[in-house]
Amino acid sequence: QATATIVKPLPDHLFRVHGESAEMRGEAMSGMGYHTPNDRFFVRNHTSTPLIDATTWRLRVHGAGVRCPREFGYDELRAMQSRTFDVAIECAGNGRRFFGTQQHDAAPGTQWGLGAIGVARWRGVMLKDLLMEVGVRPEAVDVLPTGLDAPFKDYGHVCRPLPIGKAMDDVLLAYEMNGMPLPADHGFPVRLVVPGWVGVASIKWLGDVEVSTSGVQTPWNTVFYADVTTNPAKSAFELAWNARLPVGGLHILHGRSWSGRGRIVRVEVSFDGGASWREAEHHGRHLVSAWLPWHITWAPRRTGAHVLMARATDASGITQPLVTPHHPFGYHFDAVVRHPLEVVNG
Ligand code: MTE
Ligand code: MO
Repeated sequence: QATATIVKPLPDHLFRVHGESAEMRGEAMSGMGYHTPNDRFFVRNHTSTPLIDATTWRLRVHGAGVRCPREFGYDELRAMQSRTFDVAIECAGNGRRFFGTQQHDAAPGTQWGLGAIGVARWRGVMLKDLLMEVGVRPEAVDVLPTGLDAPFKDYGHVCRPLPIGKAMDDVLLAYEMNGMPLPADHGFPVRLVVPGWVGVASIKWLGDVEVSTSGVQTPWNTVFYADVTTNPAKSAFELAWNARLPVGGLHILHGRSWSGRGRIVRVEVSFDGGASWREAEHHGRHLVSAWLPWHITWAPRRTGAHVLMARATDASGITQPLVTPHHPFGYHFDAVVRHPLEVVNG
């Protein structure tokens, strides 16, 4: 089986590369529409992208929690009833860089800015429909999906148990991303899409689904990502880091906010370091498990360095704080990000 670190091109104006992974730049969000195009979507690989032949690929569904274990081929899955959802995938470590650059308590791991998030239109088969096909026993507790990519260090293949309740709820086995077959880097031929949950739950290059009748422990839920399920709220401006804007004019600044805990209900922006906040206007779609695009007008009156701040409140009632409690693995950063900007003479 041939492998490449990441197959798709990673042009410097769209991506910031971090070892085997790559994030979308803030300015790449600008003007892209509601969905993240496949060629801008961030890639998080623990090892590298495997190139899988769909004609010989099989998905094995088995385990003590299943009545009739069996394998499914690619064409069989594509012949089953399909569903389509607009859903975000976000890495649990998105924003990790700001623990160090804003809070002076740097966390180890991929130093993501805010670009380890994307929203796509995913089409595929509901995991619950697949599990109904094989017959789930009432004693089923956990569902363990495993990827076909190379093992990560001594920790084995990437896999992460889902409780049966989530597996039988809104999880999709996706084979299309924005109307195209899944790109190799995003899990061809089939990946999971787990709405609202940390990205690692959305296993790519799915090869095996085991339904167990007792709780499953793997490094992917005990060592890494141990205490994380849903992602908290974040907000980003659709602007380059250190963007330059001319003084004098009236600018319309765009941004997006999102949360794995539910819909965004309010977005506020501060131009004075958090002393005062103005509410941003929402536009476009307003979906749960995706993001909310917004804009606000601003007329900068002086040249020089400025800091933009945006904070969202989600359906849980929680507003993004100014500081995130330190996390040893750098997960769950949700503090307001201080976005530097230079106002210049037009
Ligand atoms: N699935 C497999 N098989 N291998 C991986 O390395 N990375 C996970 C998840 N699924 C991963 C995986 C992590 S940590 C994230 S954040 C998402 O995939 C990223 O999905 P993307 O690369 O399509 O953006
Ligand atoms: Mo991730």
